[in-house]
Amino acid sequence: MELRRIIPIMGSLIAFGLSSSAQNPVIQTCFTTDPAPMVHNDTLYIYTGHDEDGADFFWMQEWRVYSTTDMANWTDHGSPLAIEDFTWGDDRAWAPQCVERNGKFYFYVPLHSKLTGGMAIGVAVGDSPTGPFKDALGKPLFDNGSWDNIDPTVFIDDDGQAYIYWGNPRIYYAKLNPDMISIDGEVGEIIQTEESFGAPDPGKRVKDAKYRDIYTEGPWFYKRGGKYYLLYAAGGVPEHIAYSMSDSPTGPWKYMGEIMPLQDTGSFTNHCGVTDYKDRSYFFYHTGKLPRGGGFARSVAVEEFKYNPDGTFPTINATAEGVKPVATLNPYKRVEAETMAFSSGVGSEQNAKTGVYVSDIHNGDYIKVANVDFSSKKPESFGAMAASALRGGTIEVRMDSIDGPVVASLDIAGTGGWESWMYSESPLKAEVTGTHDIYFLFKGRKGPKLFNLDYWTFK
Ligand code: FUB
Repeated sequence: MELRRIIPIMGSLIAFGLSSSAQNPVIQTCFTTDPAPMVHNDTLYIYTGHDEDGADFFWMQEWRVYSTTDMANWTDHGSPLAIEDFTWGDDRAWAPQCVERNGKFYFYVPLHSKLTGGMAIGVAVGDSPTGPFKDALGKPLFDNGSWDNIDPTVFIDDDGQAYIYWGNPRIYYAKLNPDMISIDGEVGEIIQTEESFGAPDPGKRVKDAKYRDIYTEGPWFYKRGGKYYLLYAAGGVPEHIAYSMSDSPTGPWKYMGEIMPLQDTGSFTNHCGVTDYKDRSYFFYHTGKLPRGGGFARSVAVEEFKYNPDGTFPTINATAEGVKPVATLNPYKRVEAETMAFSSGVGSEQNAKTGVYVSDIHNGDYIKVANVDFSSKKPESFGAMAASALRGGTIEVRMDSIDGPVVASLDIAGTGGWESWMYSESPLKAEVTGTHDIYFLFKGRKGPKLFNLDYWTFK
């Protein structure tokens, strides 16, 4: 059985200045990087890289997917694509982007090529935003042996023409054919100038010269209001986020300034993705702000912003608070345990049968689920699907804070295995109506793992 295990990384959150009222970083169960948002059918997905725990370089093995419908609770869809899914790749699962066309989902990634020894661009395809994805070509989409080939970004214009941009420190672009898995014509290079990107082309820069900016990597290409935007990590390292705009998809570009200036993000790289969702605009980026986070242990964060009336960007700063919920969560359906606004201590695992579930639950760990709408119905019971090879433990359901009133206490028994699932239910101790943040506080024997949690519901 396929098993990909994510080691929990949270120690004392408070010691790192994180609290359960903060929304950033948005994922706490593992390190996540290089966010690429995509909206499909009322759901916002983010495609991310994954920094390994304890890494001393970008030794990244897989890409991950998360989704939200309320901007507060994020569902972990695990890793539907990894280096081993590309026979020709062997290292560096770096910054991805997924786009939809005609019901197919095209997942563009950079990775190290065994064929040429450089970085190459690959494309995988799937029938759903969460995969499974398969290498669409069995070979790279673009591979010329250069280390420049990283960070692909793809946009399909109103006339149906798709474009791909990528590159560090040079910017390359090409048209994609309607099949999305082949390049139409030649790959071009954007020759950088001070007017277009803040500095001359890498080969033409004068040592120690002070430029307005320097394109570095991580382009994010899209169109809004008839204008084309190229956002990118800039300034060498440490990186900030800057952007250029154009009236055409292939330039000429005009340097527009910084969006997220250099600041204490705890990470010397930054990498952005932008999308509108439910009539709001969101700027995704990464920081090193989880416990044990840093330059090789990054985490995705998000800020809401409003475009200026002329379509330019305001300055966006990194916050711990993040964004406000834009919808509520229905507790009367099956809610995946890996849907959460915040967690402490827990991790996630996935297998072919159960999908993703919450693991590494120890005494004192907890999960927060935000903006849960109980309406005027008064639920009578709380139930959960759990598995434990040991003696299980207890889920205390608390309202509004980790110290809030306990409205249910569900005992989880030993089930004979970490994937031997059993549903149990417990009556509610108090009347619950209205909208609340709820906390699942896990209790049991100090030391060992208590149980795994697949889903929960109120009835
Ligand atoms: O995550 C690995 C690399 O770091 C990305 O490809 C770059 O954009 C930078 O974020």
